[in-house]
Amino acid sequence: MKNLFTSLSILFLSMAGAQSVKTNNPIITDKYTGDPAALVYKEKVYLYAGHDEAPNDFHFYKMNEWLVYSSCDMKKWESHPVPLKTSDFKWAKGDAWASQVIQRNGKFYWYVTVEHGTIPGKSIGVAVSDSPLGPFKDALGRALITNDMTKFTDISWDDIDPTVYIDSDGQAYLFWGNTSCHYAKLKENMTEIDGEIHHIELPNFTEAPWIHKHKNWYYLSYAYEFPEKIAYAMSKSITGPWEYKGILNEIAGNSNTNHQSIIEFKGQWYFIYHNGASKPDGGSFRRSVCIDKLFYNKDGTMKRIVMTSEGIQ
Ligand code: FUB
Repeated sequence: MKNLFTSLSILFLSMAGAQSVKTNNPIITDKYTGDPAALVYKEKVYLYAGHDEAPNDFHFYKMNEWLVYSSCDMKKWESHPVPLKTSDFKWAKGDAWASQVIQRNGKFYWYVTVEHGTIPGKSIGVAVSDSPLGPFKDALGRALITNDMTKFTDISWDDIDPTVYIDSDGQAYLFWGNTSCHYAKLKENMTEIDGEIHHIELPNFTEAPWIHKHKNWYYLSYAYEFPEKIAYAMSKSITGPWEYKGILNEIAGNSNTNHQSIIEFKGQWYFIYHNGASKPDGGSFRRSVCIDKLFYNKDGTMKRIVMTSEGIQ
């Protein structure tokens, strides 16, 4: 009897201990959010995401606006007024799909996926602002990329998921794609393509390319297969050749997409992604942004991400 009492006490104590660990993932809980893209600027992280507005009985994306949150420590996130909507692009007809913001010469450029109003298919637009929090306005009054500009696949949704990287020599590159991964140079003004559009061959490329650099390696991570894992390739040059390195993250709980953003902030690398784990109604079209730490091996390859409920403590 005494032994049973002792075992029960230990069980209760360990349960109490387990409950005291704070669950920081998902980090955004005021709204459903997907397709995170983070920007580090002046000691803060700005997190941009699409607003998943689908009701529980709706089995596709319903997305009309993008959201922005900011943090000084990756743990506490402040929400801000809605900075950009699909209706801000007069030539578009909806679908606030994946996007990324980048800073150049004091201006913030937001590359977004939207459904084009007159050219069939998805397209990429650019909005601009003087502040990372907006307000953002359409920089061009037309799309930067439309479906008829790329011929590597016949599908109408291959021109999605833009990611932009400015190399150390100042040359900016736009990568994007679904099924086929595309890239092109951007002119200094960040609103015009410079030269031809290229295709990159990557194993089981689905979508969501993201470029980052660590030491002297470039990394091209992307959504792999469907339901999506995240895989990556490495190169010594942003224009390739890219060498496939394997899976970085497994399928994210309760979501068929995973969509990563990788940043370094105050000396720590972070893997930002979405899953469908928000209770009670999370799922593939009601996603939530999460963050876990990312680590490198000595040879520059990345260690497999460990997705946690605890997140950043
Ligand atoms: O959010 C809509 C689409 O789902 C994105 O553009 C893809 O990356 C996937 O996450």
